[in-house]
Amino acid sequence: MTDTDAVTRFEAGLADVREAFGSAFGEAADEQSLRAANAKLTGPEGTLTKLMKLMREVPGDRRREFGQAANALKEEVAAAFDGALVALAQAEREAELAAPHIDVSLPGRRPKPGRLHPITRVTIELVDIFTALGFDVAHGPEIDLYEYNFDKLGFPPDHPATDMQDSFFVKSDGARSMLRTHTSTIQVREMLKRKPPLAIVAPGAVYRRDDDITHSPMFFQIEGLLVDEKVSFADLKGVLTRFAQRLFGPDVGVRGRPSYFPFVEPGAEIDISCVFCKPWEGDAARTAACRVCKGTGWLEILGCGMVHPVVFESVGYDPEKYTGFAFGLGIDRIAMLKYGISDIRMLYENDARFLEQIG
Ligand code: FA5
Repeated sequence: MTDTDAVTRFEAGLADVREAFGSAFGEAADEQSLRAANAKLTGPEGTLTKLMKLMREVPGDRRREFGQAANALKEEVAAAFDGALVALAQAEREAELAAPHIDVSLPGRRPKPGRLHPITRVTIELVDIFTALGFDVAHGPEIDLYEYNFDKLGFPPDHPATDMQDSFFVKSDGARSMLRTHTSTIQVREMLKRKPPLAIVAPGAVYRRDDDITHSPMFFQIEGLLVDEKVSFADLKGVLTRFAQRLFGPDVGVRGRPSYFPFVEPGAEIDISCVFCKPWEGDAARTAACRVCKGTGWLEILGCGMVHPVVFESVGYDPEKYTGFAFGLGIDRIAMLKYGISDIRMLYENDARFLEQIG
């Protein structure tokens, strides 16, 4: 091959590339074909690469001129390729934005069926047990009078006993109002409304200035009240034993310990046998190691007692004629025992991962 041939071929080659690259890049419909078009020019077997190799055959005095022309064209091609890449990406994004906003290739999201919160479920179960025993269901307001929360239940005015239930007060013009600290307000309201005999259970939210792993500032209680002639402590124990065994099973034992609440006399706290280490199965070592009952075999679940004559007087019942019992238990605590929950706050965090694990 002569030097003149090389010059002619070089010039023709440059002209071809110069003419072709713009439309080759412009016609590429996607990144893959754009890269293929670029490879035809600048790849190891590309036209431009071959031209560079041809440089060796170009006469010495023309090499510099041709070299500069070829390099300039190479830069032009590279810039055009980068520009085409950007334009393609932009067009793709614009098409995406203009397209309907549904990607049928994504896996579907199954709607999760809702279910009742553990506290609601336990409340329903408790109410069912007591209504089966003949109790009516009563409700009362969560903001109530100080008088119903404390005075009418025999708490002396501003007596230190009210400290047992550290309270939230509500600004009001006349009578002192507060967020009820227990459901015992509902006993007062029902007795003011109705004459004996009566048997009610009253579930609902209550509020105290408490906050730790077993105490929440808002929690749930269920109150029980039965008033008639000749009601005795034995009736109270009978009802609570039946209740505990329906809730936790027939083997569960019940015991009372003397305790003080201003509105009952005598008053007691009721314990049930620990439903975690099950002492009735006779494994003393398991009970000794039980962290829930701390080795005692018993769990405290509620406060109760015989209604104090002072309470009957405050609602206009004749304490000579009527006797009655009352009890109040924490629904959250029952839910924690039933489902093995160690931190009460988990009940209020609305974390679906936790709630899904229950039942
Ligand atoms: C009372 O509230 C009495 N009204 C119960 C009562 C009714 C006694 C009728 C006698 C006759 P006490 O303050 O102990 O009692 O609360 C009752 C239950 O509520 C406790 O056993 C506990 O289970 C639950 N409880 C109390 N404070 C909290 C709290 N901050 N968070 C969750 N549960 C609580």
